[in-house]
Amino acid sequence: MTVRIGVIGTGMIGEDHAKRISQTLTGGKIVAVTDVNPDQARAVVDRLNLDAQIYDNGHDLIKADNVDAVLVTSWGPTHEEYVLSALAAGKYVFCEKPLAHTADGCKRIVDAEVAGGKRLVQVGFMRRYDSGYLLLKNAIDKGQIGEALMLHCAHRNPSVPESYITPMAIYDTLIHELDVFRWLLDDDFKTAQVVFPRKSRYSHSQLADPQIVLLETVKGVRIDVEIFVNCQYGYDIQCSVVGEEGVINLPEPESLLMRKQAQLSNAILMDWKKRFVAAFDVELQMFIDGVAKDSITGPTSWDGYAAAVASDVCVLAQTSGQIEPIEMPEQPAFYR
Ligand code: NAI
Ligand code: NAD
Ligand code: ISE
Repeated sequence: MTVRIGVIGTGMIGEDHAKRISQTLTGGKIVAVTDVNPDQARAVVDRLNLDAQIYDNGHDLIKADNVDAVLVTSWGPTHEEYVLSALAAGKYVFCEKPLAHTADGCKRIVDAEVAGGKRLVQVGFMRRYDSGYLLLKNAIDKGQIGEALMLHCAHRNPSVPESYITPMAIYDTLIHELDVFRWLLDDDFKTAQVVFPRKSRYSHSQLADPQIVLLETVKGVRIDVEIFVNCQYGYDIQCSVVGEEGVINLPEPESLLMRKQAQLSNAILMDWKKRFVAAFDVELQMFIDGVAKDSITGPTSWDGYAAAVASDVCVLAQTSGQIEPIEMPEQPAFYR
């Protein structure tokens, strides 16, 4: 069976995902696209040479009879309405992070999915498919460093546009860590605090950059994450897990070690597209295969909700300056 897919939002990642589905992966075909900017949708159809209908809006695309599954890759604040619309139509939906902008929005999605009685949503937390994070998870699960005690992490982007403001460091950027830590440690968060070092001169008036987020989990693991989105030098994701008997680090992306002109060097990647290219491929292939089998796996709406509960508290902690409690409601049996 070929899974017929409609894409809502053909910006940077929407185009990238449409390209991998039509040129790299198997079992899927892009049959419909829409973007709030119709020129953008047309340009992507032309650039990728897609045999796809362009819709005026996401809701009509979702309702189309020839669309089996939907990809929501529009900007964050629009995700909730499209995911709810896909659930109402009984269609599978892959939604880029964040699932919704706030925990309340994610909860409405969780409630609608549970009421429908069938798992239809996969959230784009692609780090769970990254080979480096999988090595960390395997070592932790096997107890190779004893129990995990502390994590030291960094999420660095070379630069962000002026539209990127202080809370986005949490709900747009840290959201990846908020998911991957729960998954790595099989744990939930208990408290959060945000502290601000001296501001970089490459930041702007609406953005405090860098930031340090301090998290505590229910099992007592302490985590520090540096978010630095104008670091200039590269796209750099670091994760070091300190256990009772050893330390494990997220592997660096593969790159040639070069000796030249009195330098010994490795290149550093500059964007998320290349850093996680293999993980994006795997997550979407799993989605397509799941839809074809009528049974999807991968990060759930509950995972999207759990990350958003922590994200809301981190945003609060940015302004309160306090250590804020994170209260996670009990996971419904539907997601276990
Ligand atoms: P973008 O701004 O390049 O693309 C967003 C597109 O959505 C634009 O073309 C815009 O015109 C369109 N759009 C906005 N509102 C719309 C609406 N109501 N209906 C239809 N189209 C609409 O943004 P980008 O970087 O592609 O990000 C999109 C989403 O992907 C975001 O949720 C972002 O968080 C996520 N993302 C995830 C990444 C990951 O590592 N998993 C990496 C980059 C983005
Ligand atoms: P983008 O701005 O390049 O693309 C967003 C697109 O959505 C734009 O083309 C915009 O016109 C369109 N759009 C906005 N509102 C819309 C609407 N209501 N209906 C239809 N289209 C609409 O952004 P992006 O970088 O591609 O990010 C898109 C999403 O992908 C975001 O949720 C972002 O968080 C996520 N993202 C995830 C990763 C990742 O690593 N997983 C990386 C980048 C982006
Ligand atoms: C972007 O939307 C992503 O998801 C990237 O992975 C992240 O590094 C970046 O900070 C976000 O803006």
